[in-house]
Amino acid sequence: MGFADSSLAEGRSRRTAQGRIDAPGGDQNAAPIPVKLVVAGGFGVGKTTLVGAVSEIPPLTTEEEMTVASEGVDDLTGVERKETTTVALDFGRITISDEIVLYLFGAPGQNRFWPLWNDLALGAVGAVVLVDTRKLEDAFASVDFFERRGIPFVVAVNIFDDAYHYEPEEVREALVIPQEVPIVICDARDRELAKNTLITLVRHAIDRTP
Ligand SMILES: Nc1nc2c(ncn2[C@@H]2O[C@H](COP(=O)(O)OP(=O)(O)O)[C@@H](O)[C@H]2O)c(=O)[nH]1
Ligand SMILES: [Mg+2]
Repeated sequence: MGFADSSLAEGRSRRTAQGRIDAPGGDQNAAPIPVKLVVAGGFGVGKTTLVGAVSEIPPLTTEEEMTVASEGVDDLTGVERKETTTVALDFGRITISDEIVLYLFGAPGQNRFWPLWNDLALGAVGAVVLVDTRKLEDAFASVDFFERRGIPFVVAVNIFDDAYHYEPEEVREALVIPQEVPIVICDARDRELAKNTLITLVRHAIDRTP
């Protein structure tokens, strides 16, 4: 896509003009800037699916077959068809322009993995909080986490076939999301929609940079 012409590229030059990022100075050989993003949200919301859909390298994922050991531990309500679970994290990469390459870290959704989140969030430029409208309340912990740390985030409503389709503004109200935080409709299985979600996040993160 013609990302180099987009407002993200403009946003980046704005930052460059202010001297916050080393100017590429038109150097065609300059390495792209690595940008770390976290994909968060509750269990079974589509994090692994999203990272797999957009990654240009085979996503590194640490999915394991769910075993009886997770019975009664992982809440499968609404995701009964889920057969695997992320035991550590998902990792993927996507180049969105000559200048920016995104490194995606999918956080494990289960509460018992919370201690990992602090490490995952280190150095992150922004986060996608994936939301399943059948289990809206699962998003609160992620929203709180990034708000507390001042990490810019966007909320992506992942549409599941049997879920009622809420308008983004209804989701904003239900989750008490500030007006400046973008809310996008996504399908984690769809590469373009997932990619647009990431681009919205990068733009938002640039806008949020003082
Ligand atoms: N209908 C629908 N199913 C999805 C979507 N995203 C993920 N799924 C399915 O939901 C299940 C859980 O997704 P997964 O990516 O493993 O969730 P995670 O726990 O957040 O990593 C899988 O069976 C996916 O195929 C979506 O956008 N729409
Ligand atoms: Mg997963």
